[in-house]
Amino acid sequence: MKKDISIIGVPMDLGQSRRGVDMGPSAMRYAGMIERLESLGYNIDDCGDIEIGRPERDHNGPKLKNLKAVAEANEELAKAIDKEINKERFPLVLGGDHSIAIGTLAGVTKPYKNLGVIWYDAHGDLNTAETSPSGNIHGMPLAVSIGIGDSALTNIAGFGPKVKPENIVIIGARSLDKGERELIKEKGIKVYTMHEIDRLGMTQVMNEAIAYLNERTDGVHLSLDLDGLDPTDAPGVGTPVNGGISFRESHLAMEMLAEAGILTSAEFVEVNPILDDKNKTATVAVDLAGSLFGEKLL
Ligand code: NNH
Ligand code: MN
Ligand code: MN
Ligand code: MN
Repeated sequence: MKKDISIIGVPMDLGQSRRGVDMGPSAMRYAGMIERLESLGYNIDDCGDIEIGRPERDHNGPKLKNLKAVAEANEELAKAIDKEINKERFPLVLGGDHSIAIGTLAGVTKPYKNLGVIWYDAHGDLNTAETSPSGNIHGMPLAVSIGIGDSALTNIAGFGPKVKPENIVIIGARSLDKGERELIKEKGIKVYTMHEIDRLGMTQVMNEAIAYLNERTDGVHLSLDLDGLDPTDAPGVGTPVNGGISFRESHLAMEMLAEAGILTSAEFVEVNPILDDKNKTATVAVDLAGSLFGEKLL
């Protein structure tokens, strides 16, 4: 993995309906993200936060809430990522709700034309305005990235689709909407639900996922939604779902990714300090980042 990391905060909460997730970047910085990665020998450049416009009024109705402000922030994020990649630095994005993955992937796929994506999440994030139960854009970024959705989102950075469906691996799914299930089948997206994690164990899941992405992609992005973890380990999220991945399993998954050395970018999203228990979830994110960047006991 590259020795230079650029941290980009995205204090976005407009992609969903529970305020507070905009404080996620501060919470992860406060929990020691930068110091932790520096202690592992990385050169860290904290680029600060992307500016998020407040929606004057949401004219888009209930189907794609705050579309304009979400699209604008993601255009900015894509540019910021592009800039850091051109400096040969590893982009580490701190969210913010998961709608920011739209901008991250737009930035990352400029150089990586065959990018692989690990989507670590309780949810599929494969909704469209038509299939979404909520109208929240944070439930749509993966669909957008394979080119399905409003063109203000699918065409961010001026091109699309960003990612091939067969280059995606979803890990930890346990809450999929009907339209998402249909899209997964139609597009042949690889999914390890909690059932497979229980059955196979995290070791086999990660070995398979890494081998699968290794043979078909030119880089891999980790999009880690903290709600992929069980709410007992990561309570500070807006849409918790019981029966999730444990902290230990997640720690192992990150270590296996570090060993494989396949990652070219990463993001930690959906940390909501207002719903958290003494910054526990942000601290978990920092611990997982430590493992992801190669921390070892001995
Ligand atoms: N699937 C639901 C929706 O689209 C919930 C999405 N919530 C998330 N996704 N946190 O990761 O509204
Ligand atoms: Mn998500
Ligand atoms: Mn989720
Ligand atoms: Mn360990």
